[in-house]
Amino acid sequence: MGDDAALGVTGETIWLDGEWLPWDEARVHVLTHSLHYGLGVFEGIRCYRTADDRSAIFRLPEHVRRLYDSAHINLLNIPFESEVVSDAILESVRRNNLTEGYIRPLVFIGDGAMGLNPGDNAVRVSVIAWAWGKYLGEEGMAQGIRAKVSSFARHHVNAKMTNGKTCGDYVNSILAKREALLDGYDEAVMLDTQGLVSECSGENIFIVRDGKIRTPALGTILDGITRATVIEIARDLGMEIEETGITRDDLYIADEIFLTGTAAEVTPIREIDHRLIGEGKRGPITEQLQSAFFDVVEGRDDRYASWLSYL
Ligand code: PPE
Repeated sequence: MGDDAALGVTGETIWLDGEWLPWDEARVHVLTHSLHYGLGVFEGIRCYRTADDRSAIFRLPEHVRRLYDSAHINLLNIPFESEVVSDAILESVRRNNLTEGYIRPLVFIGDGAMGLNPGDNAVRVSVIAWAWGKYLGEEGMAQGIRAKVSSFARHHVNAKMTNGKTCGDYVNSILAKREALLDGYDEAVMLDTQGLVSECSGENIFIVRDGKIRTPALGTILDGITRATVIEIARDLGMEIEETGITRDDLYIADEIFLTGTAAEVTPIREIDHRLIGEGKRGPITEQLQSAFFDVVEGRDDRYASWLSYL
């Protein structure tokens, strides 16, 4: 399976603390507090080339809001107004000559004091943009990927502040993702500490059975912006969709399963733990939602025009 996401990224310029620096000069000191202890927050945003040959950022205000929420949850005070960060996000696409791509705002604690109390160390902000293809491969988008239920549990809700997209929390995701890859799968499905299905290493999960769609309720999962998008699109298409508890064997007997995320977009799962899901290929509801999703992000569906911020 192609892992386009694993390719190195490069570009022209990076926004760091209010300045545009040449790509290779956006460096930090090894005493950077976040590097040692993982307290930082980030976003993942996509910009799409639209059908009319312009470029639009998908759900920019929602991503910026979540960045500030993540910072607030973690007692990080972002030293810029949100409009400044929004402008830097739009500008990062232009300045790197991208028509579409992935944008990574990152808030982290700079160098100075060591020890768990970051003291007066500066809160630093960066915005990085690069071209990123299909997160789980082109083939995965069409045929579906293979996943395993991870041996690693998703954090308890009072360990991981699930509404925040916090850097250090991703160690848990990386453990699960690497285990899955080493075991020959493409992705990991994580159970919560109760044993219910939570989410994947960097995606939310949906199952379909008898035409009804189900997805884990908010709680142990990230409140995904793609998840919310797909729920709204599905309801507008007249589909039945429920946010509820899902067990491991609900996965095995599903007719279809798909993942959602900014990076992963809408990716089908064709097999979990050696059980074929449905017919072992992308199912019809997944295909319909995938295609509706791309119509929305690429500006072909006027009903959702307010979700696009054109460059
Ligand atoms: N759960 C997790 C744990 C997660 O990291 C993401 C996004 C989602 C759900 C989906 O959220 P949303 O993007 O708002 O629909 N994961 C980001 C990081 C991917 C990476 O490898 O880096 C992303 O998709 O941008």
